[in-house]
Amino acid sequence: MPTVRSVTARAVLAPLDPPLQTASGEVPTAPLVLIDVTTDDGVTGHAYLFCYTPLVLPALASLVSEFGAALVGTPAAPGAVEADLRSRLRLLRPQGLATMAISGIDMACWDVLARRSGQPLVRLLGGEPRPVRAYGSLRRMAPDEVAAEAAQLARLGFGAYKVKVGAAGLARDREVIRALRDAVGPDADVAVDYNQTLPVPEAIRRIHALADEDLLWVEEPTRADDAAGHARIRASVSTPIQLGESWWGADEMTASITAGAGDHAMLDVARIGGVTGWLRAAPLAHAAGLPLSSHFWPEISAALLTVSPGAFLLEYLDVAAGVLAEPTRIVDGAVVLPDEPGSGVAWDEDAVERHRA
Ligand code: SMN
Ligand code: MG
Repeated sequence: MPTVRSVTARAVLAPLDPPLQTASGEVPTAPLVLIDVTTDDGVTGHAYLFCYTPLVLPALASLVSEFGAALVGTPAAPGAVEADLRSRLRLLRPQGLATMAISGIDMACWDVLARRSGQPLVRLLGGEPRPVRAYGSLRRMAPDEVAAEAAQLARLGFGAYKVKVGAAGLARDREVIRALRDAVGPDADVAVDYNQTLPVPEAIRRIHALADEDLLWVEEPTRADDAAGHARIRASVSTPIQLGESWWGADEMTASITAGAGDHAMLDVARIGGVTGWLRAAPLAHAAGLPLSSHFWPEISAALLTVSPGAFLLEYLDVAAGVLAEPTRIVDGAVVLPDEPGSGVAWDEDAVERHRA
């Protein structure tokens, strides 16, 4: 097994066209940490982390650099790397940016393994490359902008879409849903995402009122850390509840499943613990009968959903496209991964330099 020669972290503010909006706030550019892990035999693996706000971008880049320095000379084996870093952080309990940093280094180490083996990540994981069904995840929230963005996404052939709601009252939620449906047609599935903004009684009221919209799911209606609250909502409404992008690892996922908080599960590869963390978490969703979807990271999520039992839908929202050499390719509403060595992550170095934070 090769050893880690270096780990570098570069902070960038990648362009988002259009910028992201959520009921919890606007994201005008994508604050990313670009990670490169190079081994003593000269192979470099790449990964990126999205950290939601530039406020924590320097801190996350610094964490990746510090953790990377601690790994120099040790085996570049993802399992060994994760065990090493988690043991060093045990007293801190690594939820938050520390888990993101571990996840990012893990993703880059899996990219190293795939590149060294001369195969795409999906084959290294034992899968056979196939198109992975995705949904178009809208970035904008105002009805007129939703209509325009959905019309663009509809050209990629998605059978499902998600729009963020909760910016105003129930009437606006319904107006946004109708604008999306008018743009994508009656046959497409539509999901909504409240991004944790509703108190439990208001979530029950709104989701009950929207029952006639036949939504695919309602995502994170209340605070992500309120599993009991989500269970109360779920017990009170007929629309499926989607959770998981906010789980900091399999233990939080298990607590949510045990509480009966959701009908679906979605994993964020940077929060769940990287490729290694996803491989441990995905079977938990399947065992609980929860269809499994992904959050962000379309290239790595496509490989992981291919080898995950109960895989349902990949979220197509490519926040890093502005600095990637090959942004994710969508054909007929599905992600088609390049049959080339690695995870599919590589930089457009000119763009990276233009967008250094
Ligand atoms: C989301 C979260 C953060 C930024 C944009 C969108 C949303 C999703 O929760 O599910 O994509
Ligand atoms: Mg969400």
